[in-house]
Amino acid sequence: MRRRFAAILGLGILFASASALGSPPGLKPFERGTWQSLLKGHADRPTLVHFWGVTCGPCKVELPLLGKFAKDHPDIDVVTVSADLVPNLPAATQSMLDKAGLSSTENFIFNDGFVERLRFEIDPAWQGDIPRTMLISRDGSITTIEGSAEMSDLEKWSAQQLSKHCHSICKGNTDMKTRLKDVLLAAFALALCAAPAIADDVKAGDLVISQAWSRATPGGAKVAGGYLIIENKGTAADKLVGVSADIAGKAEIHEMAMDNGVMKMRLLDKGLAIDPGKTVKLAPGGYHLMLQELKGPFKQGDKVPVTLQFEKAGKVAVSLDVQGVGAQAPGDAGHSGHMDMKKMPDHSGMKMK
Ligand SMILES: [Cu+2]
Repeated sequence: MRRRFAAILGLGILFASASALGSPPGLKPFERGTWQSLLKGHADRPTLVHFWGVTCGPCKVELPLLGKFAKDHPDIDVVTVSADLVPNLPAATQSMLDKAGLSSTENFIFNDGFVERLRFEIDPAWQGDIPRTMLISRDGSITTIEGSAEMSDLEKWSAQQLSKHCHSICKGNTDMKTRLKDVLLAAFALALCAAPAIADDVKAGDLVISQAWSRATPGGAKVAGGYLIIENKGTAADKLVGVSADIAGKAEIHEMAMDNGVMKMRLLDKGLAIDPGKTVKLAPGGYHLMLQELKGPFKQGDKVPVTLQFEKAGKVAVSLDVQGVGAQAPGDAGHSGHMDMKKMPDHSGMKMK
């Protein structure tokens, strides 16, 4: 607590002296908790957060364009985060920011021995690819752009932010605005608190499959994870060897695991063993079904039929109960944090490396 206070005080002094001297605030360390304070610090302001790194080729091209965008759009808060996975290089980072005309924006650099932790705080589905741009609207909704952003898309988004702002502010009807916000929040909370459906157990031979679920796919995402629990009540081993779904052009069994200090996703091409007497859980951050080339969006409350293929138990039909975008578990409607749920990033970044 004292450390945080000192940090805030330090930042305050830094800002005060920076604005007094007209010099850039410099690179700030992006640490555990920074993401939440960043969201709070920019609440009610349209904010563009750009993740990049000095070792990333496309970033070199994009950074100066972003510098121009920041200059042209004083109404948008532009924040950069140097997010290289290898040890970050402050001097090189600052020099590139300066050259790109981004000296005076709010600039961070990853500062944690375990950068995955930082990534996970920002978006559990982010594999660490840069560049990555997150557009945060006034209402806290986030649009994620994987890879280099098209400047025309940024312009479009920024124009939307302005017109929305004008719609509620220019009429001078702030009461109405507040009331509407309350109504929307209440509706949102209600939607979250509605008892979420949990899939019935499915029995196939010695296997019991339960709690099959997925997440709503935001913003035209073409991939979704599938999660479930498989219990082997028998005395012989079985193996999950395949998965298919009408809604997905392609479906695979994946594993997320640490590899040399980096969280990676890999295809389990030999299948996933379900040993006798054991329970295997497919859950975010570990084993999962990967549904790709989706033909339509997953909406909260949907039931998505998928077919599991086991070596011994054969084909087993289950349906994934679609939870909210930010759910971490089936029935996890985010009761602990309605506001946070709104700010959960989308998962369009879920893709195979
Ligand atoms: Cu995957």
